[in-house]
Amino acid sequence: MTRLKVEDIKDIPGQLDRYESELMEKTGCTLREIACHAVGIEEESLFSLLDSVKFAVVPVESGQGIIEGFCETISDIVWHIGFDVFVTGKADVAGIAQAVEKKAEVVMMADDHRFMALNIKSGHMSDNAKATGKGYAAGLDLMAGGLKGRKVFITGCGPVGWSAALAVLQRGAEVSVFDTRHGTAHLLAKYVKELMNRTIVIEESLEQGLSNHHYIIEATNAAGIIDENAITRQTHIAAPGMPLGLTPEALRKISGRLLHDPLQIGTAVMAVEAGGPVARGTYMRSDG
Ligand code: 2YH
Repeated sequence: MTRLKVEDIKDIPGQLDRYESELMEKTGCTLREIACHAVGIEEESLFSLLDSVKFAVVPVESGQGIIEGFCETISDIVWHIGFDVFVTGKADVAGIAQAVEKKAEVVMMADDHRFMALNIKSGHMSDNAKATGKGYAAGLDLMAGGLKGRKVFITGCGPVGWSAALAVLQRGAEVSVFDTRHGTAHLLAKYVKELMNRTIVIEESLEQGLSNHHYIIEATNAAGIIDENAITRQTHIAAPGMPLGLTPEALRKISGRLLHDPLQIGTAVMAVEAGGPVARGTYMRSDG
């Protein structure tokens, strides 16, 4: 798993509005709408909660320690979604205590391996890897005008790719995967067969998968594995992987048909999952 670096995130807070405009051009939706689409709720069901659910972001010193600006960036994204949020002055256990004392309902924190949003009233936990997979599947669905019946290729069957695979299957897509760790791809295929009675194709190579698909979710942590030869006018890529898996030439060629960010979509989905009506057990579909 890639540990984020200061350079990865330092520009996010100042550029959230610009990022959102780009998202709207690519998907027709705001960051919050994409997150709601990922979670499967109507945006309206969130409105009454935005004023009442408070989030705390707690710095965590364990492992390689605090990443300068990480908690503040998370806080800015949660604020952008519309929730009340603060970063605790203290780290670790003292920070969690502060979050509780200040009546936060959702506590967000990350170490080197996990990043979670925990609703401490309901016990609902949103995991960043799962949320990111769902978020990018939702983003690709919007870019594609619906994934139902479409063929989607997923590179990387780690926690993000795994979650993305389940999410696109639920959206009615046909899924193919590739992972250099063949065993992981087979485990995912077995899980999907047992859980959903669906079959996913395991591609023999990255190149083969890329050449057979227009819709791709790039969920590895390898840089530059997709070059310009894989990009056609129909290629759409949702790329949660860090660093970006496209070469600079591929990036130029794909132009606006790429979704990629270090934190925004995953964090937005976490906020909507942990602070929204599903975590609170109050979600009612507007269509009855
Ligand atoms: O960057 C990370 C890990 N790769 C987990 C992300 C899950 N996709 N963690 C951030 C560590 C933050 C640090 N402990 C802090 O500043 O609190």
